[in-house]
Amino acid sequence: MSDTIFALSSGHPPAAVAVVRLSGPRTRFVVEMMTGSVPSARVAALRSLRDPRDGQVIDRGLVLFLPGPGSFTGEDSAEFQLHGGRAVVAACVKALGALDGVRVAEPGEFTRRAFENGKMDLTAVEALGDLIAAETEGQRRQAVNGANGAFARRADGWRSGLLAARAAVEAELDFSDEEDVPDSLSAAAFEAARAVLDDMRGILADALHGERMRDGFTVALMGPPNAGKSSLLNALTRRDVAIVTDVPGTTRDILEVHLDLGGYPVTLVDTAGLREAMDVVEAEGIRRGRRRGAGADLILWLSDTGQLAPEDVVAFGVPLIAIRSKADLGGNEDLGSAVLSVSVQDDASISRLIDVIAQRASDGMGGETALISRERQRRCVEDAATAIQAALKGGLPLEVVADSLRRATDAVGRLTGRIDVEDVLGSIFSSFCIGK
Ligand SMILES: Nc1nc2c(ncn2[C@@H]2O[C@H](COP(=O)(O)OP(=O)(O)OP(=O)(O)O)[C@@H](O)[C@H]2O)c(=O)[nH]1
Ligand SMILES: [Mg+2]
Repeated sequence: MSDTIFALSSGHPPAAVAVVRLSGPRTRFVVEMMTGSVPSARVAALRSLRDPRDGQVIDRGLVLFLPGPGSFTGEDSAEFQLHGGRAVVAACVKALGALDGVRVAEPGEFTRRAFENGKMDLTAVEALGDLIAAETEGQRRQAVNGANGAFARRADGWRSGLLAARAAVEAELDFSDEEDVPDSLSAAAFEAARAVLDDMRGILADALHGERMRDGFTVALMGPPNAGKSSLLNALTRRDVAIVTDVPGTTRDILEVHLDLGGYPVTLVDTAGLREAMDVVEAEGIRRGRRRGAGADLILWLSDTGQLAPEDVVAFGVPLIAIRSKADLGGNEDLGSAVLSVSVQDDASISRLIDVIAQRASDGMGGETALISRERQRRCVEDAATAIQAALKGGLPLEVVADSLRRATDAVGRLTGRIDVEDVLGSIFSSFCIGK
């Protein structure tokens, strides 16, 4: 029997209301000890909460009893909704902790129990974490989709397709000497595996969109010293974030600012101006700046002459936008549409630049809500797709095909956190009625 766990599930006190949640086999007992009796399932009851040790009233609040397996964790659970004062919460926590078999929950333990009790798979667990961390509308939309099990359902479909394919191949293997199992079984297996592979490829195509939505679309400000990179960072964020001086080589450390551009999370990165460094500190700053630029989703290349980025920066392979900075200082010659003119003294030019960045961010993250939002998930799906591809190569012994399909199922199992060897046996027995 597991412990009964509890935790303050709402934010830090003081607050108007605090929610203390508990889950585990002793939940009924705890609710009875604290409030006198267990209210009807899923009906809020106004009760006095008492410290079982001395009978003193701690507070008066709402009590909810949520019986398993229909609860979030799958176990008997309860919630106390109290006044969110520090002392109220402290007294409640102290009283709960004094009860036998009851302890404070570890981080993520409620969700972990939900996972272990089969209430949610790993992709939903990850999405739930993302939903709580979501800062922009796009991130929220993506996370709520995953938390509601959209990815899990898709992965379940893959799993049954692959299990059916394996069952067919393995049945043909087992009974290849006998006449009652036709060759067409493995043909059907290939068809099922092919359908899964096509679906996986579609989802992998959107994976980068999903990962960017979660991690943010990174825009690096790069260019020669004094080009106005830090000034532009301040103008884009409308805050005095970076130090600006007319001394070339002002910025040395990397500066990052997170923005919400039209629901898309954008990270702006200010970097040290690129030149022959004057000292080791600047050299390290430049090295870091170049590394961030190489890993960015977009580079804004600034120079007050409208010069294009040098070869070694182009070689990063990151999309570039050339910007002629300090456009207010004259230099009105036409640099062509490839170069954007911007001045921090001209709000309209800043707004135009924001629109351009937002458009790029939306191109990189928009469209349908992506299911894959993490590298871990992408790796699992890629592994599965590679294994299916190997199985479908043709002309292979059935043993090899079966082994590739097994690797594909394992990869899907790692994706969802469900790996079970009994599964394939179950599928074989249920769909073939072999009767031997
Ligand atoms: N007139 C005018 N001056 C600007 C503009 N943008 C920046 N400056 C000035 O240019 C100088 C350098 O600006 P910074 O923003 O520090 O340039 P930086 O590219 O960050 O320079 P480093 O950090 O040294 O690489 C400062 O004196 C700014 O005030 C602009 O749009 N118009
Ligand atoms: Mg700077």
